This record gives sequence, structure tokens and C-alpha cells, in this order.
Amino acid sequence: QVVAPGAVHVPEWLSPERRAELVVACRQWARGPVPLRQTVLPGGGVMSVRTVCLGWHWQPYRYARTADDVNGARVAPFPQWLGDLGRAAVAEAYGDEDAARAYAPDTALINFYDDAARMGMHQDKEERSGAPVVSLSIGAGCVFRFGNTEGRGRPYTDVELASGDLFVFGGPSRFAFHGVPKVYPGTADPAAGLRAGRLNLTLRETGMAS
Ligand code: MD5
Ligand code: FE
Repeated sequence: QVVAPGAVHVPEWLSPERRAELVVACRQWARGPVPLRQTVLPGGGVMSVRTVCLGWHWQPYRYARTADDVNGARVAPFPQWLGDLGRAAVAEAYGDEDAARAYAPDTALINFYDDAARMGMHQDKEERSGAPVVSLSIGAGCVFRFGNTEGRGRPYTDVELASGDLFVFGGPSRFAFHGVPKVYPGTADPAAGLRAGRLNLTLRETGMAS
């Protein structure tokens, strides 16, 4: 399950109970203080995914303390239990207890995909830290396209992500281009409380002063 150096896929890492707990927590965060929004890109395009953030508010090319593109409120705090889950994820993926102890994510981006949502190829580089990104998938399966650090095109590897899967991206893979070209309709996870669509949580270290 090592897709590239530093990029590790662990299928079905989240138990069904954990998935259900995360869905409940995400529903609550989606209600506020900053509600889910479709991010508007600098060129005027509107992202098809719906996003809510914890700890810091992500906008294209920056993090902000307040969600001035939504309602100006401060986002909900990043909870300690989610940091603990991130450290467990790093320990599982890398088998490295020191790396796990050192991992201190302070922000989460929570993305809801309906069956038609996509995410174009991009790098996650607003963070001022090379710490790994922990990605948790719940609900519908998707094609996750893992590319290279040079540009949006080939070579890339298409990986299928399903409900409960963990992906950790660090080291040489941290700044690779990646995207989600397809969600598989009708593959949601009702047992986790999701009747349709896909939920992805990414945990990151912003490297910014709190
Ligand atoms: C997703 N989300 O499945 C993905 C999973 C996002 C996003 O891309 O920005 O919300 S995170 C994938 C990721 C993160 C950091 C590095 C790499 C992939 N990578 O090197 O391929 O909705
Ligand atoms: Fe990304």
C-alpha cells in the first residue's frame, strides 16, 4: 500500500463505528459557526465540493483567522481528539512512533462531495510546514489521482479510495499534484450515516502561529 515514497494507503483503517462518529461530528461542524461553503476561486470559478474548516479557515492561497468569504466568524477549534486520531494515523502508515509523536496538526479541511463533485489537480501548499497530510475518506468511493511534483499532467497513478480508507502523504509526496476526477455514484456508506456522497477530512499543520 505504499503508492510512492511517503505516500501510504491503508484501506479500511476507520472502523464502521469511527466512521459514524466522524459523520456526526462533521454534520455538527457543517452547521457553524461557519457553515459549509463552495469556495470561490480567484478566477471566479466555484468549487463543486462543499468545505468547512477547523482551526484555520482555508481560502485559495492562504489561511485566515476568520471566514471573511462566508460570514466573518472564526471557525470552530481543531479538537484534541482529532489530533490524536492524526497521530495514530501517522503511526499506522509509517510505523514510526517518533514521527507520530511529533505530528501536531492544527487545521482540518472537511470536504463533502456529491456524486457530481470533482477536484482538479492541485498542490496543497498554503501550509508553511512539510508535515504530512492525513486524509480520511468516508462514504462513496472515488478515483484519487496522485501525480508528480512538476505539474498537473502525467505521470500520475489512479488509486481507488473507499469508505474508511486512510491515506498519509508526507516526505517526497507532500507537494505532489493530486485531485479527485471521479466519485462513484451509488456507493455511499449508509451504515456510517451517509446516504449519498463522499466525505474527506484532511488534517494538516499550517505552520502558522496560533
Ligand atoms: C480528497 N483532498 O480526497 C483529497 C485528499 C484537498 C484534497 O486534495 O486538498 O482537500 S488529500 C490528498 C493529498 C494531500 C496532500 C498531498 C497529496 C495528496 N499528494 O501528495 O498527493 O478529497
Ligand atoms: Fe489537496
